[in-house]
Amino acid sequence: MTMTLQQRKKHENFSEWFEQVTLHTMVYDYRFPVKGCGVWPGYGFKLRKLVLDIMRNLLDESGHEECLFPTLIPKSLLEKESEHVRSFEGEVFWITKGGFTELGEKLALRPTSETVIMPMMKLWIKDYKDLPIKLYQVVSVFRYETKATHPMIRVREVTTFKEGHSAHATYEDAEKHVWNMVELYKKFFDELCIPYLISRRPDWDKFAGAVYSIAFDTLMPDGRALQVGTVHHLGQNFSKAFDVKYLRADGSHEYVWTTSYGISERVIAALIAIHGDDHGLVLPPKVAPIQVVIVPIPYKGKELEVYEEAQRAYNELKLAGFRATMDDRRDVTPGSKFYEWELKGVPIRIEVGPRDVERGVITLVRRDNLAREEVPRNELVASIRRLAENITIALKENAWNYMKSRILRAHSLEDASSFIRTKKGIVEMTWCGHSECGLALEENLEAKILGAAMETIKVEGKCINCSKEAMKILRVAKTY
Ligand code: 5CA
Ligand code: ZN
Repeated sequence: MTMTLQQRKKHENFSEWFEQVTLHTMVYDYRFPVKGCGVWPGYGFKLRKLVLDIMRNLLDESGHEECLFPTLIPKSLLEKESEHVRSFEGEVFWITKGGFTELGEKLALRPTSETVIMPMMKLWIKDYKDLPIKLYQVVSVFRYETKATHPMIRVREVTTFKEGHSAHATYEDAEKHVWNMVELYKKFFDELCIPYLISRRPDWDKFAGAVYSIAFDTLMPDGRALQVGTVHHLGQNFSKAFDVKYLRADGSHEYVWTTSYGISERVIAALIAIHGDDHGLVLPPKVAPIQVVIVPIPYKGKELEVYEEAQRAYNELKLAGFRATMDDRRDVTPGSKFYEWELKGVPIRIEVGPRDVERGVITLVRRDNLAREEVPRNELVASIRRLAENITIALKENAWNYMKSRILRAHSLEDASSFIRTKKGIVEMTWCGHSECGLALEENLEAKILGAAMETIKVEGKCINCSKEAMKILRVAKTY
């Protein structure tokens, strides 16, 4: 496939930029003829795997077990929890036939898996010694999304759905777990250098069947907020609906308390959108499928020295555990190679020329700011390690600064309204905490409430809508 990419400016036309860059780098191909279904070609699949590896490590370390549950949900199970089914009803894909046979009971393609996991928990949980249970799976879920679909961001087959589920003996244990998972997600997003806001979703917009929902939102380059993760306290809503009880030490029976928490390929969309630039992808070293590319720059008569030195550098990096690639194609110019690897977001490029070989140095070029530096040849591995660390720090700092620069603390509805209308970003304002005021604000500002800030932010002043004493910092933005 040719790597030519028409110049697309990330900040001028973000959707166009995103589709073009992901397509031309073979990260994601959204041309499959079913709406809301995308393809992960090899390079994208590797990136996706490296991102998921971080998540899997975090979950495994925190006592979770990875599991795999069926995709098909009988209608009767999906309908057991009334709130849940009411909210998902309009988004379910149904299977009504198997071959020529009309099914006795319709089967849903899972839109998420509470109603699949609860019947199994009922079989697995006997007494308090079986608790807590912490498990997760990474699967496809299917949602007949009626809002505008977008590659990776709002798809109908969500292919990278990591859903965690837990069951506990008490409300407090479940709550503690919710906060542990919030902390775990913070670590996950920090590793990806993705900035986030943590908000408690308003009651009218929490996950269907939850007692409350905590959401992670980030800001996309077009000024819209993107929910990249959620953690829900489900109380006993599902355990009562599915009759999942445990025997307590005192001989009495009690329904278990459950939680669930999920992320999807939206995280990868955010990673690409936030760090990328007009030259293409910019990937944090931790998840870059290729961390270092070596480009020999041979001159007539000096070819052998250059290729040999490049090969030695490659071997050293491989031995040190880096994902390195040697680009010694003879029929492609160094300039074209630079362009291609920049597009692909490779964090570090090594150039080896005859003068470098003579002088015992090696040239490093970092992708994030395209700065070059010369390092002593015998300090190659240490230099790459240091540079990778510096790139990570810079990506994280820049991303956080950018997001912060596009959060407005509004003191009047007019300010809030104009900021949102001109797609500048997220507005924070003081709020009394009442639903009526929240709903009025959503309507007034023609935007969505992300929720109340969970970070410790001092609340002072009056509700921006009703002028009563403010209790919370409310966040509002245009969203995906
Ligand atoms: N069962 C719970 C926890 S796993 C659940 O389904 N929560 S959710 O509905 O909030 O989904 C979890 C996350 O998946 C969301 O925060 C969002 O980041 C992502 N997500 C949801 N729908 C889509 C979609 N259509 N396309 C891409 N990502 C999605
Ligand atoms: Zn109010």
